[in-house]
Amino acid sequence: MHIDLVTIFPELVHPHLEASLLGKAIQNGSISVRVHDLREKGRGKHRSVDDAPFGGGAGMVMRPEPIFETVEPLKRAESYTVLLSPRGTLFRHEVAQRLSRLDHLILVCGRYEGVDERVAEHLCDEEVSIGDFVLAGGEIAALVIVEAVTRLLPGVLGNPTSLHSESHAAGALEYPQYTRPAEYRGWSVPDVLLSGDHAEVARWRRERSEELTATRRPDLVQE
Ligand code: JBZ
Repeated sequence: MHIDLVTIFPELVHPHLEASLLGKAIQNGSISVRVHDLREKGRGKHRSVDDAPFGGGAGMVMRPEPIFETVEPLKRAESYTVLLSPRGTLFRHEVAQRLSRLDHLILVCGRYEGVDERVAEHLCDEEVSIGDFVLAGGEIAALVIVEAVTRLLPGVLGNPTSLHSESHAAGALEYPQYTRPAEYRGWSVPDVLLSGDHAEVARWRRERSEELTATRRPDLVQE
C-alpha cells in the first residue's frame, strides 16, 4: 500500500512516521508514505494557501488551486482520496479495514477554518473525521488513520493473534491485563490469573470484557 499525505506541516507529521510500528512497517516495505508540502503550490511570494471566505465572516479558507495542483499529479486509476474534515464519516474500525484494502490512499489535511468546498466535491472521494472534538487541522487525524490502517496490513504485526484479539476490541472492550509483580503496594493480581486454569482464565476475561463493555460502551453492545 502507498499513502500520499498532503499538508502545510510536513515537519509535524514526519517524526510520527519514523517512530515505532509505523517506522518499522515503512522500513520493511509493508507500506510507503510520502509527505507533500502544499506550500510548494502556494500562491505569490509568501506561497499563500488560504484566503478570506466569500460572503464574509471570520477566519480563512484553504484555496483550491494548491490542493488540486498537488493531488492531481498523484492520482492513478486505483487512487482513493480522503479529505480529513470535521463533517466526515466517523473513523471506526470498519473504515480502517475498508481503507486497508486499498493500493493507493491520498490523505488531504485541511487547516484554518476550512477548505474550499470544490476540493471535497471534485477532488476527494470521501471526507473522514476521527471524532467529535475540535482540532486545528487534519494532520493528527491523518496520522491516526495511517497508524490504524498500517496495523491491519499483512505482515505488519509480528503476532497475528494479537490482531485477532484487538479486532474483538474494536467491537467490545478488552479485559484488564496484569503483569509482575503479583502484589504491588498491597494491590494483588486476581487469583484466577495465577491459577494456571486456562478455562477459568478465559471465562474470567470474557466476563470482565462483557461487563466493561456493557457499563462503559453500551453503544457497542448490539442486541
Ligand atoms: C477533524 C480545517 O481543517 C480541519 C479542522 C478540524 C478537523 C479536521 C481538519 S479533521 N477535525 C477530525 O477528524 O475531527
